[in-house]
Amino acid sequence: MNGWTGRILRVNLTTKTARTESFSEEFAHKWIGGRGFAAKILYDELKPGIDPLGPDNKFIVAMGPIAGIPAPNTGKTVVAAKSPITGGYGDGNLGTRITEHLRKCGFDALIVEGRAERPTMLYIEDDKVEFLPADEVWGKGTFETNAWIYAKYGKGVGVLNIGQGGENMVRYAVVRSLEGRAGGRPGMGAVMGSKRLKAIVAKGSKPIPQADAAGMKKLGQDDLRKVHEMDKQSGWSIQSTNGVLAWCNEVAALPVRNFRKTQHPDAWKVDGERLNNARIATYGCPNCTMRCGITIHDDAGRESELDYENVGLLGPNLEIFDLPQVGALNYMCDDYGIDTMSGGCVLSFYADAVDHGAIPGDIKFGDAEKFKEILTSIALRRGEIGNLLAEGSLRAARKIGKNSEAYAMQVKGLEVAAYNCKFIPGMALAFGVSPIGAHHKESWVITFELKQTSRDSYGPEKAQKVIDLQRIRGGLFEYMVSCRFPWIELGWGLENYPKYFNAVSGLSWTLDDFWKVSDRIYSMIKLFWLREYPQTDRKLDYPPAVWFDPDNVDKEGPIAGRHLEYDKYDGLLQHYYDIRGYDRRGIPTKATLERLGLTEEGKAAEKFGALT
Ligand code: PTT
Ligand code: SF4
Repeated sequence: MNGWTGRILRVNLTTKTARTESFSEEFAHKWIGGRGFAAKILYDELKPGIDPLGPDNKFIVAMGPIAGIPAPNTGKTVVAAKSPITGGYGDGNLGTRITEHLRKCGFDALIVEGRAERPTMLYIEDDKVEFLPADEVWGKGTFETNAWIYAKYGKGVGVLNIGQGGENMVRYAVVRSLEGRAGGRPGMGAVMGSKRLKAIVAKGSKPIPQADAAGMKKLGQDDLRKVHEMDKQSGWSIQSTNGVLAWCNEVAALPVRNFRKTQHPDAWKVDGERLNNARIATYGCPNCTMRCGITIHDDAGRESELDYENVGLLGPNLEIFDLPQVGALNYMCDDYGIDTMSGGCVLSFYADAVDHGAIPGDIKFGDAEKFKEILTSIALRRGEIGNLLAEGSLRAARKIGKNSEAYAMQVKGLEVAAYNCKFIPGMALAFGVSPIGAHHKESWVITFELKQTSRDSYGPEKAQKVIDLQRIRGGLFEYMVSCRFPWIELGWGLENYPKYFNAVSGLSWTLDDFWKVSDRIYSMIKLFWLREYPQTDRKLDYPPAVWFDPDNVDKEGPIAGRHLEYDKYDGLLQHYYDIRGYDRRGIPTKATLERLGLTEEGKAAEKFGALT
């Protein structure tokens, strides 16, 4: 089958067995790869209600048809499982050499089942699969673990690994790879840890089946050069993702002091210009000429890679305006293998809860040393506070009580990204309807909303734009699998992706064919949620309550006195459901499922909630 290896590797850590399975062309065309494969496999194979941190959960690594083949930014891989922080479908996307290696071993996906008796490293070399002891690095951070792996196998191998955060099942632990790459915000690292799986290493040497390998090679190399040229001319990589920080501050969208405020006069101290000035090295994912990873020295002299989300949530959100200090918190998150975004929100939640007297403590916003101490307690699950906060802000708030849910900045349990939507309804909707909990990756509608429409519109055009972006960002780029930055930051045309796809698969697809796949995957994930949350209603798709709170408004600045309004947000959500073909609870209707080829999947969900 051209475009796919047609094979999935299934390993069981309990029985230490591995077997190769094949999938049909129909499966490949219906789900494409990455998120599509992961969502379908998890839906079919996981019994609803299982413990995400138990042996019944499955950890999926999934690539797509162009993943790993030299062409613009194809070094990405999806990691997925039932999420320990949301209880729903969870995944993430990271740059890693494992993309190319696993495909060259002859696999499009890996399914990890069961739980190892002892800390284990899975080693895959073409058709050979080994279950090796990892006791030596259990309890160690990701930097040391990575170095240990490189010392054994050389630097060229593909690696996914976890730190102490994953081992201790911090519910927002991530999977790490390469320098500064991390993925799987909804606790994918914790799922690896629950399986005592410290690392996966892959080394492959087979060709990836392609319909027109010579044509694809030329196309890919030419386009890599073109994207490099566009990047040089645009200057985007000078500040990379952190270029957006100054803009967020200007338009009152920056998270400051646990999202209480939207601007800060000291924000410039951690902006993209300052980050670029402090740059000591630049890193990138495989098959990428844009190389957006900027590293700086942290306050202990260690090299720390910073992106906007990391700076926004570990910086202004904690009222820290010193880059080396932000760098230190970021380095610790990377080494422990903890999500910087949830990590930042959990720390700010705690400081806010203390500030409001909901829980005793001596933490104060701006106190970087104290935040470091707490972060360590979380990663090691040390003491009452470490254990409490390792559960994430929503669970912690429910335990604390005293109205402290008001300080938990999350949707469906997953903490929000660094866009303060006190008065940005479309972006708030994007967080609300993201299929994995609050994440900007699905639909970054904020620039459209602020630059091309009115900020206080709750009209259908915003719901439509959220869906258009979901189809591209949460769809196309997550199942193809490829980094979206050439498109979003440089305007690299979307029409290039069917070209790559057709060259490797021999098919003749257009972009319109892909949008149907995107919609299918979103509906599939909705059914996953329905089975896990049979009482599901539209409230699950609401952003944090504090954005609706008239007592929480800015006193001055561009959005002084403004906040989201419940009735209007609900109307916007209904526009979204109407366009998608979902019912009033946000569940795809039978007609929608039929249109998307999901009738059978719908039957499997029906006993958990009637479909209309
Ligand atoms: C992604 C999320 C992001 S999104 C950031 S910064 W960003 C945070 N990075 C973390 C980190 O670093 N260390 C850490 N311990 N935790 C971290 N958590 C946060 O994780 C990342 C880039 C970025 S930088 C973005 S936007 C784009 N994301 C893409 C995506 O999601 N899909 C896709 N097809 N292409 C993308 N390209 C860009 O990749 P999650 P990476 Mg990450 C230090 O995975 O779970 O989705 O969370 O992938 O290889 O690190 O590249 O301003
Ligand atoms: Fe990785 Fe950045 Fe390149 Fe995307 S642009 S592939 S995130 S280095």
